[in-house]
Amino acid sequence: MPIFQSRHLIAIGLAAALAAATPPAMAATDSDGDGVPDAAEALLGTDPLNPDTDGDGVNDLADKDPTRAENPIPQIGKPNALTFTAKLENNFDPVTKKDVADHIELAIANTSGETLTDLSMFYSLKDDVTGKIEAYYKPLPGLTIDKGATVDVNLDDSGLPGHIRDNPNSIYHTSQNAKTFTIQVTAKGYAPVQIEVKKDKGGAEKAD
Ligand SMILES: [Ca+2]
Ligand SMILES: [Ca+2]
Ligand SMILES: [Ca+2]
Repeated sequence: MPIFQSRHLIAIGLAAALAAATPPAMAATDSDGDGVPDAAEALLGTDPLNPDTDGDGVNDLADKDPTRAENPIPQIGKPNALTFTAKLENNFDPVTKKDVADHIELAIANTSGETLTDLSMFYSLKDDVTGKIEAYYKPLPGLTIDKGATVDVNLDDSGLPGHIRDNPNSIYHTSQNAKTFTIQVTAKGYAPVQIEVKKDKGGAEKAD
């Protein structure tokens, strides 16, 4: 082999090795600073804009199961604080009177006889086909429900008041299979209230 050609091939080999060692800019982006690049968050099923996707206090990089939190809500307390219902699909915006993308939406009614504060929710969802389970703890900071009042809590990424960020890489959004949700809501000093809700198969972001 002529010397020139040999050097050229070595140069090509070096360039290829350098390219492999230098990831593209996007792969290195870590928007939430949890040590997991955005591209890897999508593969892991975690939230690229939340360093602790499941809310269990362990960040996504260190968390052995970053989309499956243990339930931290004490299962004791005074009864009869609240009732609630959950809607998971075919959501509707009462202000614009238009359909909006499917998301988790709760209507929480205060039946306690006093103002409720320090509310939080814990929910798990199970893919009815694959059996995969995710579970999330979501404090509801700033939420106060007056005696006898009902408030809506929406889990989405709109950033509006009363809206809590949801994991865009959750199986709620990425799997078309039917799912079963178990949802608990509690207020400070009260026992949690739990419901189970089914979501029909179909895309979370399409009419179904
Ligand atoms: Ca990250
Ligand atoms: Ca993250
Ligand atoms: Ca976590």
